Amino acid sequence: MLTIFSDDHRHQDGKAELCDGKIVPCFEMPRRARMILERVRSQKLGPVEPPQDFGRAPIERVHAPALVEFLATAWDAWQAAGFSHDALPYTWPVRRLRALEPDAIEGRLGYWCFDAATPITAGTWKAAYAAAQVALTGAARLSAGERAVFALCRPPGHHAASDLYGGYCFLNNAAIAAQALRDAGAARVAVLDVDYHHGNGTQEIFYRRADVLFASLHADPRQEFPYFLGHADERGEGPGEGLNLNYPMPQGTCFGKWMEALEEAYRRIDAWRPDALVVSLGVDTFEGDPISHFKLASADFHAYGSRLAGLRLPTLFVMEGGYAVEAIGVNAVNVLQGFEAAG
Ligand code: OKP
Ligand code: ZN
Repeated sequence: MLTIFSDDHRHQDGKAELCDGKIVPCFEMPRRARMILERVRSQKLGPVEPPQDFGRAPIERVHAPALVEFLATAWDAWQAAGFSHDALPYTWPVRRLRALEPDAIEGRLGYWCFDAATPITAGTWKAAYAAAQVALTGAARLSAGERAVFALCRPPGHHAASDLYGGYCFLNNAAIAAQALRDAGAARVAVLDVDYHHGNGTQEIFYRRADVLFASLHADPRQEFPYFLGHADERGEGPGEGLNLNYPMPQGTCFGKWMEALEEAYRRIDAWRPDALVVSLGVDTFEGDPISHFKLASADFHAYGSRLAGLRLPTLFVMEGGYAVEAIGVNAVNVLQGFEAAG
């Protein structure tokens, strides 16, 4: 399998995030991508190629240009305000307040971002932009006839909505890729999100659309981040009604139960007859993940990767979460090798 990778991911190297009331070192770190790349290489998964540059236009097919401009300029505004440490918001326009963008960068952060775990650093824009180009290059190769491609994106993307960032995500790499597949001629694209956390951004972007189906297996938002989206009764709206499929599961879920949900999502995707599949590949469902609470073992990733090949669709794997850094390469590449073993 072809892997697309950009070393520019290293420019997102935040110091700290707010985690359950404590300032802790960022879980989302450059070593994650290095470990995955190392495993891709040591397992000889296939060639590794750099991304092409498709510019901002395909990003703005799913994101508000104002969000993109904010991300591209926030660090400069932060510096101009006299700060040199990472930028995090601390207050938000939640209910009873007014969602008007203020002038001060300290307030603008809360306007555009929904959590306090996603630092903007000097290199955030460079890294996030590169990750989007990695996804776009993967989509282009798929459109050109490749059976499957691995977009080794970092930072991740599935929490980023049309005009909001957060959850370690700035640009929604999987959504940008799904839209690019549509624009290259695929009539129907399915996005399957297997990250431990609900892909709230991807859900929002495609919620009213008839041409993109979104299915997500994740920890119940009653118990887990992002807490405020991802319930089973969110089924899409208008032309998109019935094409948003959420499978929330309790903390402690084992592979057997998880696989039952995957089988259900598989049937729905298969019956919809899409032209292409985008997999938001988070491996934080792993039993050893430091911030997550599902119980998948490393071998389980190989097993479900094999199952995904059964859909017989051109498939783009887009890297999302996974924070057990020592195991992240094995787990991610196991999915890809499982997929390839099943042909
Ligand atoms: C991003 B992705 C844990 C706090 C975690 C944010 C989690 C973002 C996950 N105490 N906060 O979906 O893997
Ligand atoms: Zn996650």
